[in-house]
Amino acid sequence: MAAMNGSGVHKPAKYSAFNLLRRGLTGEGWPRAWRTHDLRPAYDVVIIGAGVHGLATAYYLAVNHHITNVAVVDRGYVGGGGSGRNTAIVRSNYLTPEGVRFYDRSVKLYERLAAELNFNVMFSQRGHLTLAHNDSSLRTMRWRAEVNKLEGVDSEVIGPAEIKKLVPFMDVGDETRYPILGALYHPPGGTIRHDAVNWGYARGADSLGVHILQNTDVTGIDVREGAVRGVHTTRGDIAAPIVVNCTAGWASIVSAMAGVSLPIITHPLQAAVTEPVKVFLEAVVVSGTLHVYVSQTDRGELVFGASTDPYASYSMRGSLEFTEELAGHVLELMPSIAKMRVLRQWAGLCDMTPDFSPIMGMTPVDGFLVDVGWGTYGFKAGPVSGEAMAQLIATGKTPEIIASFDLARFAEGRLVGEKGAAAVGH
Ligand code: PYC
Repeated sequence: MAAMNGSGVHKPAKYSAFNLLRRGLTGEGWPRAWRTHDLRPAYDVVIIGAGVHGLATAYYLAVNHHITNVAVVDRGYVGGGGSGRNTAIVRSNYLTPEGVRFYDRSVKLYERLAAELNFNVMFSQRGHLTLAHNDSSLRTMRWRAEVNKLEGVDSEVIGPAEIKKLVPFMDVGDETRYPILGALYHPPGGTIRHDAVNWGYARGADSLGVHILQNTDVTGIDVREGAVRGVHTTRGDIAAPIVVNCTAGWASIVSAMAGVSLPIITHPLQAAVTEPVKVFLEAVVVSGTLHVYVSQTDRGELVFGASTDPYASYSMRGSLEFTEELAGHVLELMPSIAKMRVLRQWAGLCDMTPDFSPIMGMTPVDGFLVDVGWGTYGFKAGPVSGEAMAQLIATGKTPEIIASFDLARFAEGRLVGEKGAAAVGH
């Protein structure tokens, strides 16, 4: 059993080779990674959304600022939204200095996450390649490489011969329909096990006293005299002076409950996975022109994604058009995998902002904060967002690293244009 004290803090079972052996030999089971709780009538902070952003915010509130009277509420289950539906790519090769600094901090936090959370998050920095098939994308790759280098992030433009060495199965010849002119190569980029990140943060936050309230749907946000007072949920009302919207897919709907309007349009994004084959693809490969990205898991499956569906919708159904187009584009790049079979496809919801950067920080409603607008790039930002939102809540001051992502930028014309660094064309 997990040890517990009166403050709600408890010591989770340590995951180690020794404990694995001991429990294997004695037959002793493992305790649940996080507990279930009845709702308290009031919390210091209520976070809506038990994905990586909400859980990381709760974890860093507890670990960095000792604020533990915190509830993370979710209408579904931990990591059941965008945090469990993404293609698990981590990188910091963005276009704007603000974006590069922000995502680089996330990579640094991801690098130490497994040790910090005692949870194997399988972060594999296998290198990330963004292909250029025409002069204008090559120019953008050069631009990104220069900004990255200035910010101390490892990225460079390489030519077809070097690409071939990194990805021997790729057709880099000039006879193809979209010849590859070069690529932005970003060695620290790679993939991570997204479920493990969600579960690790949930376990870490729970062990410090945070309540994770699954199956708890927020039906309204109580705002009086310009300040947030709490939330209404399907399990009862909760009073709280701070409510944080950490949802993805429903960010504008949840914010509207507090009377805050966001410049967000929600689109589905589909992905697919193949049967497993012997590992042959080391790097993550992205082609904006062909609207495709691919990586291979440790188990050998190829994970594919494309651009967002071209219509606004809250549907999470897969479509045949997606699979057909994806297959066509993938085979342009790697004709030799033509016989592989797709096993499964799914979709997540992406809250797209006008400048392809997130919306983070305070809102015109006192105590109502947002960490939203994550488009197709939210998972990789989980740790840095959690760290920065926790700092904002604890100190009341917006940390420099998220200052340019404020909501007011849209009214004041200070956009942070990251479209050129989105994984695929939109
Ligand atoms: O931003 O790297 C990315 C990404 C990959 C898949 C969707 N977005």
